[in-house]
Amino acid sequence: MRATAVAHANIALVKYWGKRDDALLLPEAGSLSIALDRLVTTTTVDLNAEQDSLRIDGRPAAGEELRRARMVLDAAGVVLRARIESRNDFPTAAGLASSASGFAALAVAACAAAGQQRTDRELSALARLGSGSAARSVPGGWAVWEDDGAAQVASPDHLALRLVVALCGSGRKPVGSREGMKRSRETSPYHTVWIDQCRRDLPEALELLRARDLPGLGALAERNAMRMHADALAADPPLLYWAPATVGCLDAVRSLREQGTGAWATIDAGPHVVALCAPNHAARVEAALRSVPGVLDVLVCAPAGGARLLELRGHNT
Ligand code: 2P0
Repeated sequence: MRATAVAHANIALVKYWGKRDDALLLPEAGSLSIALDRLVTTTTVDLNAEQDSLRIDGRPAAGEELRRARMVLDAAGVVLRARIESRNDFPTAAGLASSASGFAALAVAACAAAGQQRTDRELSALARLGSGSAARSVPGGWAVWEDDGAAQVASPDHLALRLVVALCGSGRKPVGSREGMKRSRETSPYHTVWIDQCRRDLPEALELLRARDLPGLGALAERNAMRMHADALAADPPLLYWAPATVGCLDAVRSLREQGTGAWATIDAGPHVVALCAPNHAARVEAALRSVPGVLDVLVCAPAGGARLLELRGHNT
């Protein structure tokens, strides 16, 4: 059987930065994210293959990426060899995180191709084995991940929101998230304080989300991101993910606020800045970020739903 699934990338407002189990990819603290409508991965799994293979955007991927994909298939009990084709439908291919959407789409497509009926929670736990943040892209919307799998805690339309993504660099980051979070946990003197902070931030963020308090939630997300980067900067050797344009965007977001436009910034383990704002402020925030020197492109996203199956068919149908 062959199946195709799609999933959206997500951005965390309370970040996952530290594992309590490196092999099982279990987080030290819970995280909260929202899925992004314009960052989509489409993955086809064909179980009529001689050997496992993986292509991402047409490029053959072996090594680590294929090994992780096989781990997800093995955990799902899919013993047949798989031909996997994955396409990132990102308007610019400038190093936006695709592992979350990629492994979420893979888990959904692989289980469907194998004829399995699984709950979202099970699919989320399977996606997690490829990449921790992928657990949150399976349920989509506002998703919380604390244990094996993530769950949606509010629908995409719960809060009127735009996520303005400023691309502040291209190419692969020098130290990936997996290595970066391990190094932070092992060497940063701030790490336990950071994790304690996340344990306080998550319930507070959920309360602000329930109350649809965008200024409160935005401010919490910005503080949480700064503290994650403080933890990373305090690692040995230090982890500096920012580019000059990253700092420019942080300045631009702050000055928007000073002029009365509600916008708050968050940054993952890379140079890009994601600004949260109300839909009626999105054009203003987009223009401000576009004018920052070094910003390559800006993408305005809305909240999106979870991973879903697009097509399922047998070989002779
Ligand atoms: C997050 N990030 O919560 C955090 C914030 C990056 C910074 O989840 O080792 O690629 O595969 O579980 O999921 C990126 O980490 O790492 C990430 P692994 P993953 O979105």
